Amino acid sequence: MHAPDHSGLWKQSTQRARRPATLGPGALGPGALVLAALVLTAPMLTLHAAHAHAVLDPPRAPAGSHYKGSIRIGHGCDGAATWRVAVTLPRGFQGTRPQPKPGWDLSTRRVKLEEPYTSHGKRVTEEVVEIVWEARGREQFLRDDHFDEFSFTARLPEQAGAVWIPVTQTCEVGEIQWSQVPASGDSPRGLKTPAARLQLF
Ligand SMILES: [Cu+2]
Repeated sequence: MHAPDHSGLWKQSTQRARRPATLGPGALGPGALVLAALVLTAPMLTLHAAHAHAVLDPPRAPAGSHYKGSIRIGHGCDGAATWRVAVTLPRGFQGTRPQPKPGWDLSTRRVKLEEPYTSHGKRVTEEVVEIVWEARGREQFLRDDHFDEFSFTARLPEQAGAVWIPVTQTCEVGEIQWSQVPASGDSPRGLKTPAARLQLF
């Protein structure tokens, strides 16, 4: 598995801050070094928040509503281009319809429901549980320095709270499983490869 090493950014900039080229040793106290490190790393954190992994847009929606959302892929795998995106729909998503993308093959995996339901007067006995987009050729690969969005519509679960949507991003080299969920609470903070979060309210 290949995750982009965001902690590397931290290390690099911290090291740079700790090497005051024009000042002799002892010219800056430890407090000044820490301050310099914070100043230098702050823009990195902002950048990371902006490119932010594989995330859902919009990230919040009313429980039980009809939702249109996109998984946004913000970067490749450690610099490698992306050619496949697989999205797993959690239990309770109904009538999921993926949006085709020019240049990408689209497929879905369905399962038989244990408890069929009725929608628009029709009995629904199976449900889409996975959507897969695959680039048809190298021309369509999603470069590491670009982003793209993979969209679907669905009726959302009735219960408020966070739902986590695992995404597998496959690249020319490597793969990222965006599948981590917090042990408790709704925040993905501190997780290296969090699943995409949809906050239902
Ligand atoms: Cu990221």
